[in-house]
Amino acid sequence: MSESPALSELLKDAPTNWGKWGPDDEVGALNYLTAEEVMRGISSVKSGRVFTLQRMIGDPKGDPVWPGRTPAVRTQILDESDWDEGGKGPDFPGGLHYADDKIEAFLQGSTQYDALGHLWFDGKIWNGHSADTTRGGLEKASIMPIANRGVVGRGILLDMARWRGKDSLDSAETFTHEDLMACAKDQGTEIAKRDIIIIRTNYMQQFHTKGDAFYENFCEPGLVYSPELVEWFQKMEIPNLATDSIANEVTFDPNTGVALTLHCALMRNLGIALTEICDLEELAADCAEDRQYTFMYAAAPLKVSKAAGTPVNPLAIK
Ligand code: UVW
Repeated sequence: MSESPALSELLKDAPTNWGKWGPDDEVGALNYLTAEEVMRGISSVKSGRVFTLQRMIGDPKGDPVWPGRTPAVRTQILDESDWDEGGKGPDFPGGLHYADDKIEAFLQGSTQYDALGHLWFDGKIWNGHSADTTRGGLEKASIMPIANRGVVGRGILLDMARWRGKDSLDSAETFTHEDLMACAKDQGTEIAKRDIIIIRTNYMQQFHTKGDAFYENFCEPGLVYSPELVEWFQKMEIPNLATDSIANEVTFDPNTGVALTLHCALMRNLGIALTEICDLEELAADCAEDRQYTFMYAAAPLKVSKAAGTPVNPLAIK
């Protein structure tokens, strides 16, 4: 493959939503989730069954993370042993004992929301703010405005793995917005304007089966950039894209070699919120059974000052 183009060249004619919601906006396409959209999400609830979409932090089988990050480490600080002879447990009146623990974790090392200022090219983050605003912590477009706002709307599951007749998509396998529409149709539904799109690849199954080899020639499957795909996301006013992969798109674009093009085209440029590393297995099995692929989606990423992203346990309510 010849040398990869710069993102500024590749996306020079790509649409942006910069300025659309004012110069100070920090939540981007989540603005599409008006009260009306919240009600549309609520009206898609049929039985009241709740699915939690977070992967467990500290899974004994391991936590998949973007290369260069490390899984969370949970440390026990206090337990009953601290009240054994010579232990360090505090001596409270009444004899109270308690367990305490802490984690050291990448804020994006599990199911998580990206802040809109999480990544950039050409020295500019979402809404045209200078990348200098990220020094020492995000002054603009951190996770805080998204965490303060919360995310509620109608979600639609697109089970790409089942649609392709596979347990899990393969490394570097791609699909397009046309595939998403075809998958929706075969599931007996249709992607509506302002839907929160949730895509299942079940690629993390390979994290468990391949062991260390999972990170060799790392290239996740996922959506692949094209100008038409970006136009479609823009025209459909998609507020939020969630997947069960680590980075929501094919890692290296097979046509250009560029890494994470859609993070730039969809998140940095259009302000679409990204939710990553979801666990969609129970939800997908249920949807395959009852054929109800739309539901209320609700998520509240953790509030961490200046953070580039934070953990979340999204809910799908059918
Ligand atoms: C990177 O940070 C590079 O990716 P992600 O958005 O998947 O965390």
